Amino acid sequence: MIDKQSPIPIYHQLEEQIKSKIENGDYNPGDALPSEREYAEQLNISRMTVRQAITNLVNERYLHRVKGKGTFITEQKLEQNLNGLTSFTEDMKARGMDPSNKLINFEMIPANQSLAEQLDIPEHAPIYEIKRIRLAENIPMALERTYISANLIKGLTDNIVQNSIYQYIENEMGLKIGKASQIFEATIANEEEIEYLEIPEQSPVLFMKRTTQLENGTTFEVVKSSYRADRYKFMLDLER
Ligand code: 16G
Repeated sequence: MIDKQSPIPIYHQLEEQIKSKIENGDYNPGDALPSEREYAEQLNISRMTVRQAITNLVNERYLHRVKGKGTFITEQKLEQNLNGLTSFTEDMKARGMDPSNKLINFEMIPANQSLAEQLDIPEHAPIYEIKRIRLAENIPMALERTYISANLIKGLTDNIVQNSIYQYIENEMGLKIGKASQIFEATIANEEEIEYLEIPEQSPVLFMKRTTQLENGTTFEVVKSSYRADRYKFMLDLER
């Protein structure tokens, strides 16, 4: 399978072979890659060449090394399109995945000064505080802390927040969601995120904060989400 007469460097040929095995499903995410020695013997090439190919694929994030264990095929990340104001439930359904929620906490609390300002309500006005793990196909994707103005979005229940909040707002309450502003930050997972997202210590997470308004301009939610950086990537179309 390696053409030694080809002007294409051998390490590059091997890289392409490994990539196509990942793409056509011969190698699956999480699988261990055969060892350098196995490749070298099987293809009759030097281990140095194999190492070069593997290192390049590690750098390109197709593979990752685990100390003392070997080299593994990296999970494909979900690509979230940011060109629209969608909910987690909609995002997952759009790609044929089954969304679910694990409710960690749901209560009504008085808004502190900062949340009151962000939600444009008086300090101590009631807000819902909702903490949910958001799962796709039963895999935790994000930890989400949502603050919703309770005088505006009335009647939230356990059952509703275990499903889709946006669907409740639009289909049950008949309100229209208008626009949002969102910030993104790279961070290292804190203890809570490590536990709920089932990720190793020191894992990177994508932290984002969304403030969302109804069509009439009233802010109804402030949401802080931490998405697993090993599972998620974001896509945006840019025009000039
Ligand atoms: C998304 C939104 C969040 C919204 C939620 C509603 C981000 C960063 N956040 O997770 O602001 O509250 O969807 O989801 O995208 P639901 O309708 O499925 O409950």
